[in-house]
Formats: sequence, C-alpha cells, structure tokens
Amino acid sequence: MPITLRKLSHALGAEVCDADVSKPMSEQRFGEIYRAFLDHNILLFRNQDITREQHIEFSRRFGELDRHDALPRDRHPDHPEILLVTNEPKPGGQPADTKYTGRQWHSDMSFTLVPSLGSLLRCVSIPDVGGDTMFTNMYLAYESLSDGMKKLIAELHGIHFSGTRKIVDLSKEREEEQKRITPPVAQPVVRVHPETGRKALYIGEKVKRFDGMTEDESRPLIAFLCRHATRPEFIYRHQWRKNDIVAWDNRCTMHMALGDFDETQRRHMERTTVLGTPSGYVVA
Ligand SMILES: O=C(O)CCC(=O)C(=O)O
Repeated sequence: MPITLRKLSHALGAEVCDADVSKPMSEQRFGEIYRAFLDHNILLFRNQDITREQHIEFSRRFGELDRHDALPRDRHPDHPEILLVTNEPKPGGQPADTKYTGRQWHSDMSFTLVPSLGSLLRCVSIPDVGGDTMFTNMYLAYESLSDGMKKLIAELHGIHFSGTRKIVDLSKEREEEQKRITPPVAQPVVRVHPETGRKALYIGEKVKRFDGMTEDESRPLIAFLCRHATRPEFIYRHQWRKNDIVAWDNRCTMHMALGDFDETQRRHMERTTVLGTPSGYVVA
C-alpha cells in the first residue's frame, strides 16, 4: 500500500500517516518516504514508541550518520549518533549543556565542513504546554527574493559560528573548547540542493558576517535575509507530542526551538544527524 501523507502547512511539512518506523521497511516503501522528504522538506511520524537503537537504524536509511565529534559534550555517552537536546539538569544539579540548544534560526551543522543532509528529532518528553519548534522553507525564501537581491547575494559566503546563541549560556571554558573544535566556516549564501537541483537560501542566526566584509557592513543584510526567510508564510510550527519523530531536510529548511514553556518541566529530545555533502571553507 502506498504511503498516506497529510500536509502540515501551506509552506512545508507532511505527516506520514500510519507509519511504524521500527518495522522492517522495503526499499520501495522507504523510497516513497524519501521522495516525500524531498517534496515536503519535513516529515512527521506520530506514535513512534521506539528504542534508541531503532531510532538510529531508521535514521541510517537516510544516509551515513554523524557521530557528533563537533559537539562532544552534547552526544549520548553510549550512542555517539544521538545528540541530546534536554533541559534535564546534570547529576550534580548544574544545567544541561543542551538546555538552550536550537534557540535561534539555524540549519544543523552549518558551522562544519560537512553540513547536515537532514536530522531526525524524537520527542521523549515534552512539557504540558509549549516547547514547540518552528521550521521555515528556504527554497521559498530564496525564490521570493527580487532578481536584484538574488544577484547581490549570488557570490556571498556567510561565516557560521557554532557558539553564537541568543541566550548566552556558554561557559568561557566551553566557548574556548568549541572554538578549537569548530573554527568558523564560510558557507555559500545560496546553495543548490544536490538532489532536487533547486536553489535555497543558506543563512541563519549563526552567521555573523560575510567573508570579505566587516560585521558592521554585513549585519543589515544578514538581518534582512533572516527576517525575510522567517516570514509567517514560509513557516510550519510543530507542537510536539511524546513519541513524535520529525525528520527535516537541512539543505532547504531552517528551524528554531522556542522557549515557550515552563522550564521546571522536562523537555527531552534526541536527535540523529545525517551527514551531507562537503561544503564551505574554514576562515582564519
Ligand atoms: O529542540 C528542538 O526543538 C530543536 C533542536 C534543534 O534545534 C536541533 O536539534 O538542531
């Protein structure tokens, strides 16, 4: 039986109805899911009460998984393929390293030389209200720019920093460590999706400046592009339920975790990250 899809918003996203990602899946069935992933950019699978091993196994169908060497503090100690996004305090009571992960518009691993193809985030625990994630369609963001703006940004490279967060929660020690592991990387502001051939805007709040320009010179254009890319008509806002898995294509979307919940309640998510194709260059 072919898969059944339900659109999640006008701009992007579809739910794959009646899927059980823990079951063996034929090449043909996964092919349909992957086609839907390319067409809708985000896929939702509800009610997936699965183990970490099953999460990893299903994610591997999308491609080789990142072992998160660029984010060693954030990965699961026994499963390097799993990145924790949790507000659960450490055993000693200190805040979790990933308490504020994703609280800015970004595309995963843009600050590395192998930005991610896609990510699969599994909701393990969610507060009573809120803890939503927003996604935006970067094809539409690019296509809706004027010809003049497309020409202006065609050759630009944005410099992505791993540690730029809206909420300053990084300790000095962690900031220095992160800089050593992931020095800033310049990425093209317009990327061609390797599978669909469509152009997408590749920007976000981890970009501090354009290569060859100062921060002051870059700031207004970065701000415009981020504001434009996150206009309501390009967005889907996901309200999580326990055992949801959301898979997104990092090559043509951005996302942001919202802090719209009671921080005393547990929000625990686990992510696998599918490696993409090499892109960008390190900036001294
Ligand atoms: O926790 C979320 O909703 C999103 C986390 C995130 O931004 C990420 O995993 O890149």
